[in-house]
Amino acid sequence: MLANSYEELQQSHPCFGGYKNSGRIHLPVSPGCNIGCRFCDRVINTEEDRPGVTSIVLKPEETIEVIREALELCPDIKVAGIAGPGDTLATDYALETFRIVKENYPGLLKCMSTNGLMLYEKADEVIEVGVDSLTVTVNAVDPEIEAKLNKFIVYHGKRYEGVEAAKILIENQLKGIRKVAEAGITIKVNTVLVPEINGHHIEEIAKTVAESGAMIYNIIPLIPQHELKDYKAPTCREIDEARTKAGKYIDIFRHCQHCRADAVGIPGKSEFGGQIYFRRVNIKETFSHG
Ligand code: CLF
Ligand code: SF4
Repeated sequence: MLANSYEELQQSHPCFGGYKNSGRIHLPVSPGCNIGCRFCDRVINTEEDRPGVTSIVLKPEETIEVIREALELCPDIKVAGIAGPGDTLATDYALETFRIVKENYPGLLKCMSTNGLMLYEKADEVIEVGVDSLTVTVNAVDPEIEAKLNKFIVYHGKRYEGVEAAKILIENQLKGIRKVAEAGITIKVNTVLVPEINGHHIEEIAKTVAESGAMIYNIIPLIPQHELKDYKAPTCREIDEARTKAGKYIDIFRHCQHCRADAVGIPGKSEFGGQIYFRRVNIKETFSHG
């Protein structure tokens, strides 16, 4: 079955233009990550509202029941998304979960978010499982800049650092975007805006990812934490300027809610994550980071 087109997603997907009345459920099945973003602070809690945070990590087969409950509470859910809390292609849990979603809830759109390190190599599986919308986080297309945002990658069992790591990451992201876009899957690119590091580079990123086949672009303001805790978050004006520059090359998504990895509902309007996930926390205390 062909993936939904960008035009279709603009009506039905909350992060591709259909944000007025469509909901999504995030399935937090991907705990592990294969790169080291300098701003990333992945935690398990029920308090913070931001990416990388989840109350729980689910096993793929547990998502069947979770989705059933979520659809009862919020029939507006149109999208089953996997956005962490780690990377969706660092382990096989996300692809396994999408296979389960496809079989049990064929009407839901399947949305995947990745750092792109393994995208090129896993592209055939991503296409085969029927992912409808893919988000790739590309924070720079210049390895010198990327190295300031990312400390390391672990690639085929080997750790690479700095510019060497950045080169591999960027190359795989762009090759992966091209391959998946050619198969007809709609791609959004997210960029974490750190004005002091990639503020002057946004135009270049937008132009490059658009040429590679991405359709829509989302600028996520830095939350100063971890190694970048002393860097400034962008002001509204800086975000606006970055959007204007990027908008010369690609559609801009302006309604991002910086969701938790276990968010449920219509972004910015309703939130059922507490009812769906938090009550499970006390029952399932074990978290295995891998
Ligand atoms: Fe989730 Fe992301 Fe899919 Fe949306 S969120 S995996 S594309 S279904 Fe959306 Fe939330 Fe912003 Fe993400 S508002 S953080 S862009
Ligand atoms: Fe954190 Fe995501 Fe970066 Fe992995 S890819 S280090 S989970 S922000």
